[in-house]
Amino acid sequence: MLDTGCLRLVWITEEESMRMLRRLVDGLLGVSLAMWCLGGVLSIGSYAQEKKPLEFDLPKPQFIGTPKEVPPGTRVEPPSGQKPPVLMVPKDTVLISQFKPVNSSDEEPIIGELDLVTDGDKEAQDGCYVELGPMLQWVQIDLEQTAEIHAIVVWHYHSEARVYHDVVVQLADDPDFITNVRTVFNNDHDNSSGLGVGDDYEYFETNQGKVIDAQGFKARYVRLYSNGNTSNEQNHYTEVEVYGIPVE
Ligand SMILES: [Ca+2]
Ligand SMILES: [Ca+2]
Repeated sequence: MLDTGCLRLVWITEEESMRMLRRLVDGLLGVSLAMWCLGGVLSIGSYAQEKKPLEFDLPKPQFIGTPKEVPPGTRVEPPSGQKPPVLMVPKDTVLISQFKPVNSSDEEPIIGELDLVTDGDKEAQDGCYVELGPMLQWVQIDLEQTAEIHAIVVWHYHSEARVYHDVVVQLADDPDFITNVRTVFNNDHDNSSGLGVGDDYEYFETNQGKVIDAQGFKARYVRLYSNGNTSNEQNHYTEVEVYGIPVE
């Protein structure tokens, strides 16, 4: 090395230059290998997390839009003017509730039978819904095996844009809802039904149903509460769909 004061010159031998080149190539190879491994890890991760939009058939609409006026005494979500966001679920998610047994706090419904809740018919006509008595009532679906539950879609009664009160949806490991009860939706903001205060908004019934994110909780039983509606004191169910992945 020659230091000329203003210019620093470095002589290297051919052997040293080859060594430096080899180190450079080794370094690049190392980086490439690391990137390749990282890519592999990321792609394995994204496979595990691979998701799809929740898709389901809609019944025929009975009216267009929802009322501009919020019914007195309700806490309906302010209209956003947008379509509700699509819920993303794991790609293996399927409908797991169809034709599964249903029981209820009202074992003798006023109109219809409890099996209408999971029979796959979501149309609004008479004969397609079950009517339960007044006050707080529930229906409960036994999935007949534990499943990772990702979505619940409920149609109470969509012939008109009514609002059901105190809609609470819970999951549990046992039919008596004692073990491992988890609440995935609750719009009883004043706890009038005694199941706890809920932050979710009330909503107008439409043919779109109400999509509830069940967050992948594992459970066998799904219970849905309501406490009358803005048109009458009764409780109705046209269809409930539970989407998830059965656990082996
Ligand atoms: Ca039905
Ligand atoms: Ca309430």
